[in-house]
Amino acid sequence: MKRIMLIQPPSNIMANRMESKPALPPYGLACMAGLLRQHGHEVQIYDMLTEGYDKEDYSHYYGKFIRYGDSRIDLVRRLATFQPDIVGVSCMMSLRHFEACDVVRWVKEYNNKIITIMGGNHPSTMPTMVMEDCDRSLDYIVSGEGEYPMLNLANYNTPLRTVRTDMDAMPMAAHYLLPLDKYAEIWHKTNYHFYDVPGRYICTSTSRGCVNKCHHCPHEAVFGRGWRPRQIKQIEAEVRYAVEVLGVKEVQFHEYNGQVDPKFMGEVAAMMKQFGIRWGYPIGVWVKLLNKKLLEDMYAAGMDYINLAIESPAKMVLDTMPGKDVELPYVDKIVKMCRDIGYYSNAFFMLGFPDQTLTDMKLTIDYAIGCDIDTAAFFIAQPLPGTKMWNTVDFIDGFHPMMLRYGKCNIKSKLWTADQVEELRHEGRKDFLKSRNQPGTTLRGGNFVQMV
Ligand code: B12
Ligand code: SF4
Repeated sequence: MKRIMLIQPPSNIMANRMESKPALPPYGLACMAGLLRQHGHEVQIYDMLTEGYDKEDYSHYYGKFIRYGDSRIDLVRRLATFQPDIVGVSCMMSLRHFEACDVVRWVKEYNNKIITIMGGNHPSTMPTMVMEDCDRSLDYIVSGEGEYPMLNLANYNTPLRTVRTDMDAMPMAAHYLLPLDKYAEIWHKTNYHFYDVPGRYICTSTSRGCVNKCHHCPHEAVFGRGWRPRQIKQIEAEVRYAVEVLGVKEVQFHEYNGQVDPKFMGEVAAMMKQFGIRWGYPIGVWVKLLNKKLLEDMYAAGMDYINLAIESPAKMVLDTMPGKDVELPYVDKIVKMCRDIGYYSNAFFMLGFPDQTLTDMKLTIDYAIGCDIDTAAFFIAQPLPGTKMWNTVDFIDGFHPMMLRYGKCNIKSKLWTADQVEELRHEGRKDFLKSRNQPGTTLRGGNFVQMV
């Protein structure tokens, strides 16, 4: 039996606070914890980001970011109490690069006998940079899904990658190891998305992977090729436990695409209905898979908000997302259906592709304003490691992967400067809000355009 501490490191936001400051449950760590505990290991999840949410200091990297989360002293206290044999650090996003590397170094400085291992989207796509910045404190990087490598490390002292995670064989994610009240409290305090949560919530997924190959998306680096749905009865058991034992009032399915198959989405809705709680897909659904019956069924089952991945009215942008097949006349129909059924509707749009003109980006904002949606989120396209985009763009001077966030432009173009794109997005968000905040109108979700 090994003692294993799994850590979500602190995070950071832009010092101008032009992005949200999220603290969400680290679902990937809960999945690994579930399997490790099933095999008899003692596991603790330490969410440094959430537990130290109110502790802020200026990140010394580039002087433009604020770090938030527990400190080195807090970590050392935890290590001293738990005395782990293995510490696994998650780095889901490149923006947490320095925080994740710091944690690894702090662990080894505390006790160099502790085995350190890191996984997540960022180390999966930038292993060399991560290894270098951990300064010999990191023993292993896992590129891809972490369940079996972690289990192998715990059982056989080697994380040798075996197979992709067998979704059918996976035990329930260990949500019970997470500070669930704290996530709900922070969400409530920050109005993180465009609605409040009704109480404790969990993040889970109905599937892994995706069948598309959007030029900006790194999903294959972690989940490999193809889409793997879970069995409905397993999702049901997990939700039942969450509702009946943990007192959860909302379930969020945080996958790339639970909606690769509308039939499967319908089955999820039918299963969720029995619980009488709110649930949904905060990450966005493909419009082309929606239809009236599915929308009605999901709504009747407790999904009262929808995030539509409309992305852009511009063909040159949509051409970089083969398979999503966004067609504007169909978007209009779906938007109207959502309105008629009663959904709170939010839509995602992307701006700032290197060959896109500023006029074209402005048209995207105008399109969003003209759409009958409640809120909109405008993302600046990011060249994420492990994507086609990463390999083809020119980066701004002084670029570092920790700058990868949707409020920042990190690309050079002959058509505009990064500042112009950021300004256009900023003004676009204000214009969108103004368009919704007319005299006599009560904004659903409050006076708030979703911050991302
Ligand atoms: C939920 C989510 C969020 C949540 C936060 C979740 C959290 N706990 O903090 C929210 C909505 C707040 C969010 C925000 C952002 N996100 Co996000 N998010 C996701 C999403 C959709 C799901 C994560 C998840 O639960 N996955 C399912 C679990 C099972 O997978 P996993 O976490 O990757 O874990 C597995 C493996 O990676 C590995 N693993 C993970 N950790 C470890 C640790 C060890 C030790 C080992 C061995 C293995 C291991 O094993 C796990 C199990 O198999 C992913 C996409 C995705 N599907 O993964 C994007 C994703 C991680 N996000 C991304 C981005 C860019 C962002 C933002 C920067 C966007 C923005 N708004 O600017 C912000 C950052 C905000 C901030 N300041 O922190 C990118 C990251 C790419 C990159 N290189 O940076 C992703 C990959 C999406 C994408 N296609 O681009 N996000
Ligand atoms: S559809 Fe979504 S998950 Fe699939 S490749 Fe495109 S962005 Fe990634």
